[in-house]
Amino acid sequence: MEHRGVTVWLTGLSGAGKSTITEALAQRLRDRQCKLEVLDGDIVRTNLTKGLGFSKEDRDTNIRRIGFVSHLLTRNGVIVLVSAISPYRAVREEVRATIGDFMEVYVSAPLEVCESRDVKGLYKKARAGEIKQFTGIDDPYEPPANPEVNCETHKESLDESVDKVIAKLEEMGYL
Ligand code: GGZ
Repeated sequence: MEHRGVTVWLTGLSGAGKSTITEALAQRLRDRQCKLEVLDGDIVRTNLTKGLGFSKEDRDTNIRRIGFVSHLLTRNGVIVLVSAISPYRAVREEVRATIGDFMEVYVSAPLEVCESRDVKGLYKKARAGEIKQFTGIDDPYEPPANPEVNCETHKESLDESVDKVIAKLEEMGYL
């Protein structure tokens, strides 16, 4: 289908459900024949931002690089789904301002819930001190002040979360 380019930026703690929502959202958009691309923090860190760590400086660099690529794609009419913790508000706002066609999705669940899911066992390692600067444990997360969408994954189903994002894309005129 015909649509405008936009970056849909999913931010939230590890284990909040960003990748899960991104995958389901991508499938829904593919079903609608949308032109889309996915930039998942975890995967981007193995190529585009390989070598970066988790200091504030490195995380901000990671986000700026993802933002740069998202901008290129967005202005060429692609729907870009970004899934990255992106814990710092200021750099998220910077990326929003650069891209313009931008929608922030706060994927939220209480830390206890994310920690209990512990899909990759990273929280356990962070609690044991084996991983340092782990977001939510010994590193900050600054929640968005005014996200376009808030997906509370401890309270709603995956379908509900995806529906909310699609509805917002329609409301904002991107779909
Ligand atoms: C947070 C970490 C860390 C630390 C490794 N803090 O949930 P995951 O496992 O699969 O995805 C997380 C990913 C974080 O990369 P991002 O690019 O999203 O981070 S940021 O936006 O802050 O640049 C997590 C894993 O890597 N991971 N160490 N210390 N998450």
